[in-house]
Amino acid sequence: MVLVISNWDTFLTPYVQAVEELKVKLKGLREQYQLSSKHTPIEFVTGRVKPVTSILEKAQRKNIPLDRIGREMQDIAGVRIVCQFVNDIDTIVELIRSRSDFKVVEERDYIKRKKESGYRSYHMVIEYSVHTIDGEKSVLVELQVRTMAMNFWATIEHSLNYKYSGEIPDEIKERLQRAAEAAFQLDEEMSKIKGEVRDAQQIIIKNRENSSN
Ligand code: 0O2
Repeated sequence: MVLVISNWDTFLTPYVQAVEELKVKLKGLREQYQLSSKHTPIEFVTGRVKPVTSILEKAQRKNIPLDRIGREMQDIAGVRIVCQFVNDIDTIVELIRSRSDFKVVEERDYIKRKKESGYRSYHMVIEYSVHTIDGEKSVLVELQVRTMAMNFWATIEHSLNYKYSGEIPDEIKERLQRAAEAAFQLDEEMSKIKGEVRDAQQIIIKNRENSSN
């Protein structure tokens, strides 16, 4: 099968649906945590389907024939779960592993082993089924689980990579390495005072509830 541009919308429809369904499910978890007295391990959830130009660029870079991108390109659909604290990531990873509505097929821990760029995040690739008018269709979705500090760094680095077409000047690369270290330190320090932060959050929630009664 050779995909031509006019087929892209049809090809991508199940990916769009998977991203939308997963966002609803994960936001639902966040709301359940908020209604309970437990700490909410999910700060926010975002999702996107890779633009066609990026799919084509990655397929070329990784030498993936277009008729195999559904099986070999794992991040056509991507959902990002952003947490406050590093150990919230473990909670999310366990939650995802325990679900029966999808199957985890691969995990990549760029937190234990950060990338050379300084990138840290926990990646899980899941196989997710959507119901289409032509029956059930299974697609791969990449879940990226990271803290706000990791997300801040990755967002900035991603924009710079875009600006410099992947050839970031050495001086800026060094600054990014230092920024990655600072983000790591920020996560460490916040983890040490998370009890205090959580107490503060509980007080804010209670005050809000009292003033709305
Ligand atoms: P976008 O805009 O998010 O779609 P590769 O593409 O070769 O780096 P691979 O092996 O297919 O990666 O999968 P991997 O390592 O899980 O990475 C895929 C995605 O993770 C990337 O997608 C980024 O979102 C994120 N990522 C990985 N490495 C880095 C990094 O060094 N810096 C930043 N900022 N993000 C990273 P895309 O397609 O690059 O981008």
